[in-house]
Amino acid sequence: MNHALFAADALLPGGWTRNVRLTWDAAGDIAHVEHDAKPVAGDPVANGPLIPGMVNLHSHAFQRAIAGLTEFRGRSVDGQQDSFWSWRTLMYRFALRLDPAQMEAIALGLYVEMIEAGYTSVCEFHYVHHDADGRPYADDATLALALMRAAHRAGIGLTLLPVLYQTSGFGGTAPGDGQRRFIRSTDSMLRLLERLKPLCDAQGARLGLAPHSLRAVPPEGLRQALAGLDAIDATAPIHIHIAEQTKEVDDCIAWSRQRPVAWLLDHADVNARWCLVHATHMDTDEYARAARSGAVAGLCPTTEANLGDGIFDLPAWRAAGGVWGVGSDSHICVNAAEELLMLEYSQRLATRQRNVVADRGQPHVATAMTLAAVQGGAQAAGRLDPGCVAGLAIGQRADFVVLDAAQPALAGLNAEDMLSSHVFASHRTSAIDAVWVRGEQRASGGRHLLHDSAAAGFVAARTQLLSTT
Ligand code: NGQ
Ligand code: ZN
Repeated sequence: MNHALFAADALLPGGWTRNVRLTWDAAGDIAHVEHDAKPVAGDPVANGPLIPGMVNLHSHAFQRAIAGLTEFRGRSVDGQQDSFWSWRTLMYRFALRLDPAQMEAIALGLYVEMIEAGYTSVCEFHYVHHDADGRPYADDATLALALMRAAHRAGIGLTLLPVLYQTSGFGGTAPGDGQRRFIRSTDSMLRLLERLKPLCDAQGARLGLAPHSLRAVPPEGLRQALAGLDAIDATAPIHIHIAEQTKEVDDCIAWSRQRPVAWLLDHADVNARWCLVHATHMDTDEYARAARSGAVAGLCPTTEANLGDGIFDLPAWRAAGGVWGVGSDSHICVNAAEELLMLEYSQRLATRQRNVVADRGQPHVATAMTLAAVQGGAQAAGRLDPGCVAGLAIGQRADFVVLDAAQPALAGLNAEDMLSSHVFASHRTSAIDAVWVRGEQRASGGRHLLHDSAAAGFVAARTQLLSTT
């Protein structure tokens, strides 16, 4: 196997660089990044600009199978207008029917789509643990293993985040019947993590923990779970949904007299291991404090738009030095470039300005956003050290995407305008030519090697699920 690639233009952590020759070792880690190089005989030559692979920092894989199936006005599931909460009722019904084979087929189809759409790693926020009756499977890790197999088969980098889910609301409200597949004691979660740790290590995956939300994990469960996690791996990533909906903020204030992000900052040692997923509704003080904690803001722009969450104040976050990345969450859209597009557009609509997420050092907004989201995504994935996924540099994984310089939206432009056109002016997936993960080429001509079989398996699983209502 040839462990090299030559690109006339590559987006390195410091910016666009001409005539780059990348080489990587047998483990898939970048060994050299030569600038002003020439291709060596036999080197593959990229068909367009080379950009780092994106980390998808928030995924509930099974939800891909209901994407598009909740886009109609329901008969007031929650007695009011359609909302996040009425969507959740529909989503739960679907989650209750899923079996392990379907979970694996849906996740494989999804992870193949992700690679074709520019993601080379995913953080899987995994909360459907038990069988349809809410009983643990004979092997308690059954559904986690299904997700790990899907990631392995697709060849996507994985951070597995088993989810702790214990209550249905603040103040210890008992879980609802629709949540029976998610519920675990803190002890059983720690046993699951202990079982999964060596398996993740063997697969090159990272294991972390996700307290689902402050609604779903009472203070004592949170404290014990975090202490138990530290005993297993004191550097493991920690993700939590927080302040996504104004109802959650109101309920948290009613319970504790504090807003959720303020409560969390006061009651947990929030630091750079943390990813605050959504964090949509913060006050000025919370923006500043949460940014200073070093936690990543896990933004999921297309899902947040789809669910009517609200708009994150990215200028406030960046002004406070906050780190951020993107995730596709409910998978209403599976496309790294499109998350960046939606994020920048939501900021333009809110601020009535243009090129909001650019900065002085990086005036091209698509370039600035790509570099920031790769860095923040790598941190959220718990994969910032050498051998990890923070961009095209020595010691990082050889995870990268080649854009198609012949695509009409890109053809004839310089590299940074090609990336801008990929994000803002193309059909986005169509401008991706090839994708490598860990030094292995997984997609060429825009297609993953498993494209057809993974799509067929996904459709079959969804059809089966929809017929078992
Ligand atoms: C989830 N999704 O865990 O899938 C949630 C819905 C909840 C988003 N927050 C469930 N977007 O929040 O209780
Ligand atoms: Zn989520």
